[in-house]
Amino acid sequence: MKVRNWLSLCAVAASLACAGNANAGVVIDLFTDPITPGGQVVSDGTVGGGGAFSELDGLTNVIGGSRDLFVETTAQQFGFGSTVLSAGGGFLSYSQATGVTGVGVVQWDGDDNSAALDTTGLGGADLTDCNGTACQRISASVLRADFGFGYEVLVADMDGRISTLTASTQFPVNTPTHADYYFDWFNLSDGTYFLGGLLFSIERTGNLVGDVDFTNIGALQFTINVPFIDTNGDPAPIQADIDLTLSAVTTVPEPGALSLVGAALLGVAAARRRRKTT
Ligand SMILES: [Ca+2]
Ligand SMILES: [Ca+2]
Ligand SMILES: [Ca+2]
Repeated sequence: MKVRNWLSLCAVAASLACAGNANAGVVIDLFTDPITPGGQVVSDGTVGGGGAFSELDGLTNVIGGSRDLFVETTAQQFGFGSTVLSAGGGFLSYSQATGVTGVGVVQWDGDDNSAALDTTGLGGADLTDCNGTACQRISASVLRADFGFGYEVLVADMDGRISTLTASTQFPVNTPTHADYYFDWFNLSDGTYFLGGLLFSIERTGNLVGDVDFTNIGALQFTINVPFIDTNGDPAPIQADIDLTLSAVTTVPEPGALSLVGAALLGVAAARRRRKTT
């Protein structure tokens, strides 16, 4: 209970952090293509036999103009039910039916027409260009998320450097909030960290020499429902019955002064709470 209360404060901090961001950054995906909610959808209702894949090309508010969706159902407690991932109308939605466990993957890797990741498919996108201000993080607008399931954010640059951040939804999100992933985090040594209110781990693969070049990105991938480290530091498996809705993924500059004040105030509140409960 302690941990959950404290993490709900982090959720408030995250939403305040987004309040100061007037500068538009680089659009990764606004999920406004296609116009219809759920206009691009993949669904897998069988365990085994592979998953379901869809790629749409020629999209406007999507980095590289292409979006890949993939889902696979990995277990069904009651012998039926599907894993569904859809995009369109301004939303990305992922859901597993009751008792169903699965995995969902969104790839921004250009027109490769494959569920495999083409790590050079974007051809060198610059994620740092925020109209003259340097963008420093990826920001996802989260409309809704369940407790405790793991996800991965993978970035690959054109020189073969790959970094994967693994985190989990540690609190239910019932009102729109933002999740931020600083570019710097992807260049930390392999390990587990607690920064910016987020518990996450980093794993570097591919070319290990030098930092991931966010001015020269080859592919981005978001994987929903992976094993993760929970708030007690214990390994947790993939989860059943989960739901997630995002409304936009962009890059943004540093938080404004207002949001820093908000974060500092919340830091004090969190410290007070910690003292009270010890
Ligand atoms: Ca299947
Ligand atoms: Ca693709
Ligand atoms: Ca692909």
